[in-house]
Amino acid sequence: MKTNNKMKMWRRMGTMLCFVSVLGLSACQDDDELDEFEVYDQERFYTDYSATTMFVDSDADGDNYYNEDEFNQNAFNTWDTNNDGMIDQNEANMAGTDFRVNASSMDFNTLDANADNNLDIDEFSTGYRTNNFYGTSDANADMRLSQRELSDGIFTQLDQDGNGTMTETEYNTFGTRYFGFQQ
Ligand SMILES: [Ca+2]
Ligand SMILES: [Ca+2]
Ligand SMILES: [Ca+2]
Ligand SMILES: [Ca+2]
Repeated sequence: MKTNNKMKMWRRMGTMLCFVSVLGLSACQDDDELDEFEVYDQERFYTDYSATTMFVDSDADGDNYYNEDEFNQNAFNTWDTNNDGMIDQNEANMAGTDFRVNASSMDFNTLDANADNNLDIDEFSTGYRTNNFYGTSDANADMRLSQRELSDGIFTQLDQDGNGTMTETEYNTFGTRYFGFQQ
């Protein structure tokens, strides 16, 4: 009788432990999935970036790759955060810092050839191309950029400390400011 009760008790405890561990396990799995998704790395950036139309928008010849002119147009559109078709000094200062552009290459007054206090695509490209982001983004060196190469290149520019990830704050700030990512 006593033994029987003990066995029942142990069995019940075993069931409880199992239940707890199942809960614990499922909670752990959820956490893992959550953590994985909340790593703000270039994989995540590519997922979010390729969900926008930004690549297609500047692919003027529709061949699914960027030549350097299309690349510069894409950067221009990205920097033009108020979408008025020009880059003003505030936009240039902010994006120049965020995208870690060589400051001397983007000296606003030097680039603003017609002195209208805005950079058009030609004025912008003159400075921007000297940073050779096009060349450094072309990972397979075939002289054209796929959307993946572009996305990885942009991420590398924005990754301020170069450790391969952004903080959540950085990611959300840049995502909202330049790419219209939904939070
Ligand atoms: Ca193209
Ligand atoms: Ca603008
Ligand atoms: Ca100008
Ligand atoms: Ca390439």
